[in-house]
Order: sequence, then C-alpha cells, then structure tokens
Amino acid sequence: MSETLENLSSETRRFPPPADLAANANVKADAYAEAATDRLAFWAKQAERLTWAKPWDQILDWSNPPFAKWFVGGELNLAYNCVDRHVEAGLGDRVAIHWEGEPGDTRTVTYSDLQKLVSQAANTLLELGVTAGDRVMIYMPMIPEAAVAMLACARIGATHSVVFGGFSVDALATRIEDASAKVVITADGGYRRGKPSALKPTVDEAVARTGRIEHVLVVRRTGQEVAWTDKDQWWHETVEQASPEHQPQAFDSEHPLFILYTSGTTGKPKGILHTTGGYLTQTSYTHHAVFDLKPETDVYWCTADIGWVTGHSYIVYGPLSNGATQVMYEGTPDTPDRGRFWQIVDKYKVSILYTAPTLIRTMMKWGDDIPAGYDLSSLRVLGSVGEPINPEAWMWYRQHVGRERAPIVDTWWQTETGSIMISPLPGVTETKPGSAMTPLPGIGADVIDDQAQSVPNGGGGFLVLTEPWPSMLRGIWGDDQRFIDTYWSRFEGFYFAGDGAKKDSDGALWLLGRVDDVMLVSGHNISTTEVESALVSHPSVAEAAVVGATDPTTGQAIVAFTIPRGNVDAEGDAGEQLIKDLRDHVAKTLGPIAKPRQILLVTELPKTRSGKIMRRLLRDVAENRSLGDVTTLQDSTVMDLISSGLKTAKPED
Ligand code: 6R9
Repeated sequence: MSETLENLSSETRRFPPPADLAANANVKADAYAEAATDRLAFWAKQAERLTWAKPWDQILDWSNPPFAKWFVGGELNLAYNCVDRHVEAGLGDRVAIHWEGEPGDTRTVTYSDLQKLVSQAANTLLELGVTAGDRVMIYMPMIPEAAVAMLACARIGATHSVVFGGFSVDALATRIEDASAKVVITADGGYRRGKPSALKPTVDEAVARTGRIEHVLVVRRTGQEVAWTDKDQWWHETVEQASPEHQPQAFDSEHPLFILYTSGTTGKPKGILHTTGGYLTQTSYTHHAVFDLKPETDVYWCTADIGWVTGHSYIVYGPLSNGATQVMYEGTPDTPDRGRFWQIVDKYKVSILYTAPTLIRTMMKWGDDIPAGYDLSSLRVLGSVGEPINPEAWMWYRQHVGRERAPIVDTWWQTETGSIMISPLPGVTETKPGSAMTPLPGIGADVIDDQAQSVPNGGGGFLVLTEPWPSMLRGIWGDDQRFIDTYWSRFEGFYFAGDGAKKDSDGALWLLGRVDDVMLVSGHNISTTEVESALVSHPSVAEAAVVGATDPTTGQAIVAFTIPRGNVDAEGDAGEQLIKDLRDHVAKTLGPIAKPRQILLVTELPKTRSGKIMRRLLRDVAENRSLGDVTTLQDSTVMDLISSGLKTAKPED
C-alpha cells in the first residue's frame, strides 16, 4: 500500500449513551484526562485493583524497547486474584459460571467450587511433575474444566498454551514442539452440532508424533470410547480425587503466563507471549470499564471459544478477576435451532453480551423473527470483537438484539495487545455505527502514512500504537528477532498492528481490515471493509467478502462474494438482477471506483474459528488458482460449496 487509504464512506448516525447508564457508569469521562495527565500513575492505580503479594518498585521499565517490563519487582498469583480473593471476601456462594452444554445439560460453578477445582487441578499438575515455568498444552471443548485448567497452570506458575479444539494433529503437534510442552490437558470430546465430536484421537496422534509429552490428562465429557496409553490419566480419577487445599505462591509480575499461537500470513505460527501483572491489570480494568460490569447484578456472556485470545482475556482472566457471574456455552448457535443464543440470553437473563460480527451477520441472514421470539430485555451492554463491524450489522444488533436501548461497544484489539485498546466507553461515548471510536484511557494509538506522519482527520493509513501498554505481548516465544521485525521495524518507535484505519472528521477511528488485504484499483488503495460494508448496507445482503483479483486494465479489480439474506430470492433471473443492483448500489454508496468487477452469490464464506473471513482463499478462487493452506479453516467443506455453487454475472462495463 502506498501513501494512504482511500476514505470512501461516511456515516452520520449518532447514539449517545443511555442516561441511567451514564449516571452510574464504572468509568466516566474524567478517566481520559486523568490518564493523559500521568499515564503511568493511571495504570498503577488500575494495578491496585488487584491483590499483590509484594508491591512493585517501578511501574514501567522501557529502557530496552521493544522489551517492556511492567510493575517491576511486584509479585502476585493470578489464580488467587481470579478466585480465592473473592471467596475470602465472603463471595464463595456467588455463581462464577452458569455452564450450558450443547445437549441442554447444565452445571453451576460457584467461586467456592472454582477454588476447590483449581486447587485440586494444581495439586494434580504438581504430582505429575509440572513446575513453575513448564509449558502445558490445553486442547479442550468449552467446558468449565478448560477455565480450571488455565487457572491451575497460572496458580503454579506453569505457562499454558491453549489450542483450538478444532485444530488438526499437525497444528497441535507443531505447537507442542515449538513450546516444548510436557503435559496436555484434553477431553474425550465435546458436543458440536448435536453430536459428540472427538478430541482425544487428535491428541493421541500429536503426542505420538512429537515424543515430548510425559502425561495427558483427560476429562470425560461425552463418554465416547477412547484409546488409552500409559501416558493417559482420567481427570476424574486424579484431579477430582486430589486434595482441595493448595496454597498459591506469588510469582514475579513478568513471569510467563501463556503462549497463544496466531497463524500469521506466512510460515510457522507465532507464539505470542504474555506475562502476569501487566496482563491482568489491563484485562481486569478494561473488562470493568468497557462492559461496565456490576458484579452483584450483571450476568455476562462472552460467546468466544477459549482457544481464541478473547476467551483468555474476556472469559477467564478479566471477568473472573472482577468477580463476575458469567454464562459459558459449549456448542454451536444453531443447535438444536437458530434461536439457541437468544434462548440462553432469556434463560439466564444475560445483561452483557460480547460476540463477533460474523455471528451478528449470520443472525441477520437467519432473519429478524428469530430474536423477536425471545425476551431480551435483560441486555444492557452489547460488545463486538474480531473484525470491523459493518454499520448495517451494527444497526441490526442495536435494533433486534439491543432493542434500541443497549449501547454497543465495538472493541478493537489483538492477540498481541492482550486486552481491548480502542473502544467506546458505554457510559461516556456517543457512538457511530461501525467505528471503534477512540483509544481507551491510558492507550496511545494513531493513524499514520508511509512516512510515519500522523494523517489529518478524514485521512486513512496504518494503525499504530504509540506507547507501551500493560498487557502488551512480551515477545514471540523463542524468536526475539521475529518479534522486532514483525511489529517494531516498519515504523521507528511505533508498534505496527498490521491493520489499516482512518480518522473521520471528528478524529474517531474506523478500522479498515488488514493492510495485506487492501486492494489497489487504478492507483487507489481501497479497503475491503468499506466495500463489504457498502454491500451489507443493501437490504438483500447478509454478508460479503471482497478481494482484489489481478486485472489487465486496473491492476487489481474488486471481486465480491456475497451471501443474500434468508428471505431473498437469488435464483435465476432474480439473482442476475440482484447482482446488477448490488454493483450499482456500491457505485452509488462509495463512488464508481469501488464498483465490483464481479459479484458472486454464495451461501457460505471461508472463516477461521474466531470468525475472520479468510480472504486469501477467496483470492485463489477469484484468480482461478488451486487453494493454498486450508488448515485453519473452521469448516473445510465450505470451499467446495463456494466453488460448486458459484453464480456469477459476466464482468461488464
Ligand atoms: C481480539 C482479536 C486481531 C485482528 C486485528 C484486526 C481484527 C479485531 C476488531 C478488528 C476491526 C474490531 N479485529 N477486533 N477489526 N474492529 N473491533 O480479534 O484478536 O484474533 O489476534 O485478531 O482482528 O484485524 O488486527 P486476533
């Protein structure tokens, strides 16, 4: 991408925070000024929300950038902060997790229960020879034991590395090798789409392949038959028989907490390393500030998988450190039917919902009448994460889920940032549909051009972070040089996130997708996000993914893969007409430069497990190539569906 990104769209709708929420908000407007006056003092104050065994001597050591140390010399135990201290405060009977299995079975886990389980799991890991600093792989379905396993590692200072329960033998084995892990915690399987889905066979193969693993702890969830080796131990025969007494020991603020692998665009996945004190400070504070959590009354639900960073920061560490009561759901949103999410909101009276744009667009596709059939009046704050949320999806979320009352927080962050960085505050910010708005108090972000100059309002370019932040990654596991090259080399003194963004006329930030996906059409840099949002703003469209395909005249041309909404007739002539209407609609909304050369009507899009569209694979289709690496696809049949069901108009004008 050359100098800047085109700024094509404009949005005039504004939504002020509800008055009652604003009046009682956990964090008010003065936080921005306070943080601006003394950023480090601001973060030290947030760190004091936690319980430290030994106070820190220095808030930030940034003497050797990009290697930061936060709360230097301080010591704490994260499991104590997420569990025991709430029990000691008399809150042992408070529900920590309302767990809902996909088949409809349920469990209620209080903070006392959690303390017992985490202590037992910690004792078992110690018996298996795991000591502080060892790496433990976690490959689990969405069951309470997944959170327990993470907290047990944190409790004894072991570094966990969670791998998505859908990933292949290959993915698991390379991560075991890279982290040199010695224990795997897994389950026989979990329920997905109405049936048991096995996990243990994948672990068996990965373990056999690497030869590194000494022990495998297996939770019995589905009861399906499993092969057994002498490394395997049942969770119910070990953890559940272990002593519930375990004295948590304090660890250094910079002690490694977890490694989480992100796929990256090339080659081997990057093991993003997070440490202890700074990470919990910022996950805890942002969860309190962005969701306005009132732990006595709120029921919080984050629909992410535990294998995504969102599950780490906003199911486990953030909410539990704040003493939240939360819902955890095992399965898919359409089992047994497409109302499952809303049935869960209604059943548990969920008041704060945190989900992803991909889900919101899927719900749009399924139709407005589905959420309309449930009582969603308990919802008071709605969150979004993972991708830019298109303005129309934002409006649908507000109307059909938030019922025009609940504010929406569009939260921008990354595995690397550990916590939310750019987001509205629900009691402060007047939001704009589709914008993540402004950096949170204590966070420095900017949009710059290729000369590293801040772009003026109305301009687009590269999103960078301008100041170190407490939950920043501390490196890439085993590869300092790659850490420097990937994030800190393109622009001197800035962290480069890899995303394009623009500032609108008020300076609010709009995320425009990965810069690798930017299309260069007749000399204009056009973001995929803006064209996708224009398509989604058409009443017949639920979802769209746009890529740039090589074109002899324009360099690249825009090719759009579009999913019509549930009630739309897209067959035969009606489909041809829709394609024509959509091309005109984009030209009218963004200008003729953004008119897609080609629109393909499809029923599915290729996505990762966290719901991000894999545009790389669509580029292969658009350029008639054979598909590249599909190992991180959530559903590998999707690409066949797309290739076989293509309906396309001839390129014209
Ligand atoms: C938390 C998470 C990070 C990438 C990030 C960006 C995209 C996430 C977003 C968003 C626009 C948002 N992203 N949140 N884009 N608006 N609110 O998603 O982490 O899986 O590491 O992905 O996701 O492109 O750079 P991760």
